[in-house]
Amino acid sequence: MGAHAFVSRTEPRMSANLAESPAQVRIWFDGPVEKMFLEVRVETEDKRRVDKNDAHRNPADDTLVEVGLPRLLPGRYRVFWKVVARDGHKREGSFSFLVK
Ligand SMILES: [Cu+2]
Repeated sequence: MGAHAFVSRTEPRMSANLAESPAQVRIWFDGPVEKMFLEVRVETEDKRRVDKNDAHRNPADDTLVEVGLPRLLPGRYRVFWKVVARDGHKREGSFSFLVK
């Protein structure tokens, strides 16, 4: 356990209703995640990928994973993420948000 990575918060927040398209998705974990092997993808409801395919760990914070977004049209989006924690354990999850 110990170095297991759990999500501590996200931006946008899980299930958020946003008035404007967010510039990026940011996911904070409760511990460091590996720089390699991380994956974040953002999809429309009909499974079209919309993120900039530039997912990376923040250079100044090894618990923060980010991916850029283009300007999103109104709709619901789902974020899928996969990371490897310091102890080698893989974790994955997803959450959605709405752009009004
Ligand atoms: Cu673990």
